[in-house]
Amino acid sequence: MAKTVTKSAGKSAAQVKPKAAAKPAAKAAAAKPAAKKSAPKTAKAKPAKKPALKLSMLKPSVNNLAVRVFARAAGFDAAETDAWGHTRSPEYMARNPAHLTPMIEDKGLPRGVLWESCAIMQYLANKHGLEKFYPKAPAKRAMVDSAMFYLIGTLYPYVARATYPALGFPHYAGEVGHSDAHPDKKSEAQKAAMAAIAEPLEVFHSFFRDGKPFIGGKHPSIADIRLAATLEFLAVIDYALPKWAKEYMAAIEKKLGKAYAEPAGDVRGYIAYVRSQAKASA
Ligand SMILES: N[C@@H](CCC(=O)N[C@@H](CS)C(=O)NCC(=O)O)C(=O)O
Repeated sequence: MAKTVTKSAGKSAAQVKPKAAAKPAAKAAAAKPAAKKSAPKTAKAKPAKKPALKLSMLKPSVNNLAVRVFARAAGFDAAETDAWGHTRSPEYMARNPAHLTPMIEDKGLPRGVLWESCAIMQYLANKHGLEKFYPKAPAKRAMVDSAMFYLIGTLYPYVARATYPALGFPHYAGEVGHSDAHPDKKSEAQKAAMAAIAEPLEVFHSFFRDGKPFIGGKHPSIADIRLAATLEFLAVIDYALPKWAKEYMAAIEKKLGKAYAEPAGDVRGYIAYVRSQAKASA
């Protein structure tokens, strides 16, 4: 798993010392080792340099969790900056007027930064040839893209409406939860969103997985990482996940190991915290 350093919120992402881009670990690992007889006995194999990544993130967020898991699983040398309380600062907004995390900084990008979790994973996989996570063949790639767009456009808004009130996250403007509507109306909207989750969730299972362990086949793709991360939030409302979904999440965690478990611990820790707070005030 890649080494990941998390910097405190005090230091802006712009201040993090950049590291030279290098061959991705995933690619390097796939490279054939030199033939035994041509290698001098004393020569030691040079460890493959991991590609550097500068990531601004928020620990309790599943949008961020997806990129944090991917960065670890794909072997990046990621420098994470905790952007808690900084996303609307003039410095952050000057680079990212959408004030969103996750955000990566990369000199190769026209504006130097990129946000949107799926776009970040697509870009990094493209740039470093990480086909294991994002297949190159157009038809296979289209399925991964379709699953991610479907998640962002359909499933995630329901998950957000259903869980954000319990997570204590601000609601998007225009949502009933953001308005001064009667609490009963807000609760109705939350319940309706919770009920709406089942249908798109089943689509991931029956259509996108289609009998395979993962949307990506035998190995989790970036769409699988995005989906498993999203489902983490449902624990805060005791959502009864179907059996397949529980097994699917466990399989992703098993396959990716610490790369998944370590950043997922931040989201799970936050959920445990808000739940203990809710219990204490009940
Ligand atoms: N669709 C986006 C959502 C990103 C998003 O909503 N980020 C939130 C955290 S979950 C954020 O950074 N909010 C900070 C702010 O708006 O100031 C993605 O997948 O990256």
